[in-house]
Amino acid sequence: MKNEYLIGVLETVKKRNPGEPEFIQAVTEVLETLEPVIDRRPDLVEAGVVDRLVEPERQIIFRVPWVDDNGKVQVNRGFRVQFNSAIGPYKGGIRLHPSVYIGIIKFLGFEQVFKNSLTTLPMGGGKGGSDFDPKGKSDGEVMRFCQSFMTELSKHIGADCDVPAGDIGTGAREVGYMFGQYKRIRNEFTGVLTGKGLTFGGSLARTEATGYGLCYFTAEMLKANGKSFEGKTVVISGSGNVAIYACQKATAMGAKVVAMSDSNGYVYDPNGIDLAAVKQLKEVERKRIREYAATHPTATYTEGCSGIWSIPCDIALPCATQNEINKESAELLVKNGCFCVSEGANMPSTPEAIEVYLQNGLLYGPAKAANAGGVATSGLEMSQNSERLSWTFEEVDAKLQDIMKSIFAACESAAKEYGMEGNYMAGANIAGFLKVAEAMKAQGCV
Ligand code: NDP
Ligand code: 2IT
Repeated sequence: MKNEYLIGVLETVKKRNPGEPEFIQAVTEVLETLEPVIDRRPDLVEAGVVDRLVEPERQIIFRVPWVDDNGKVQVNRGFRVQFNSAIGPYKGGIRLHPSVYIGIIKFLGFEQVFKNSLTTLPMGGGKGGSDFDPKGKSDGEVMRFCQSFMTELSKHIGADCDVPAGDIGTGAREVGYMFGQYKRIRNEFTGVLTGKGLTFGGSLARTEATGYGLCYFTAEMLKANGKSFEGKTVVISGSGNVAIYACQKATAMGAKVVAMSDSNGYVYDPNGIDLAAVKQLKEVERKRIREYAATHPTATYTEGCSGIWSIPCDIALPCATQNEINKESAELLVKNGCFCVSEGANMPSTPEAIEVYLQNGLLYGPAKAANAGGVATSGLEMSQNSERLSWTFEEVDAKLQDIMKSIFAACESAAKEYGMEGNYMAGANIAGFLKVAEAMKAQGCV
């Protein structure tokens, strides 16, 4: 990076946010790709747009006390980072995972600003979460945690202010408990959360949206390069919400998904993953992926996560967590003939892995663009809540497909315009940035 302004902004970010490597990683990637834009736009420098963009508008950290099944008091830490509201109310998921700390929520919130801008819908960026681990907890414990979490969070959110949703560890069950508590405290039935149950304002196709959207985006990227999912071998990491519906859609588009994983290990089934079995294990029984091998003699289970990238495939869809593909894994993918990596998870590739993709001419679908279908459909849920109507599955799915196509088109044309044709990461960052930057400039120094 040579631009003095951007170098200065990045130095400040590093100084101000010590001990937050994921946040610094996310900011560095974006600033590096914005260089050609900033070189052409002194007006944005003068308006201090990037200095303001890297500092969250508001960060809330709070105590979440709850009582476990043994009557013992437990204390977790809750977070909500309201990153940017230039183009709409703050919008983004809630992550419940023991690894959560402020740096994770900030990196996710920062990414969300650009992603939401790309969706074409009016949504700002935010993210929240807690270091609470829903794994192994009873429904009663999860409910008491969610109620306590929302008791504080309800003071800071609202349908026109900040609209949370799911992320790792937060699915339909958790959103339901949080919605119930918000309604009880505020005495209002509004679309304050998305990903709600279908009986109380949820949108059809929201459950499927991130995984389906990932495949729609990837199919567009493949098509633009004379390729398709048809007959391709696909490896998908994770076996949660995003992974399951990516597997379903990739299979429907003619691919064979041969591997899936969780945080303990991965299953390889050369005959193609039996998705009904995975759904039963993960969505209904909340069990480990290793159980799959017990009932599927053609499948093998291996402990550890990173080994999944040693399985030969044409297309890799990382759908678990950040930094799950490092340089070595990326090199293995390339060596085994993989020609496309498209990201369902947020920031699943390390900067060194991305370097490997770009140097080897892989088709690379960056998370901000490729996984934006989830939040885009959350935006559609907000629209339905506002007009107090529900659209059919087909209507929502058709809108999702259109949105993913326009996101790909935006990435493709921005990359081309700024002299980086085929670099969809640069295209996503630039296209996402420009809309937010114009809005920030127009609204003055706020
Ligand atoms: P889920 O909780 O439904 O599933 C997460 C999956 O990833 C599980 O299989 C989980 O395994 C695995 N996983 C989680 N943490 C780790 C870890 N540290 N190491 C290895 N594996 C891990 O979450 P989602 O499917 O919703 O989210 C997956 C990714 O997609 C996340 O990066 C999320 O931010 C992103 N995303 C989600 C969207 C959504 O709408 N839900 C939208 C856009 C992006 P285990 O069960 O063992 O924990
Ligand atoms: O990372 C993401 O985009 C999400 N977890 C979904 C956020 C949302 O508001 O639907």
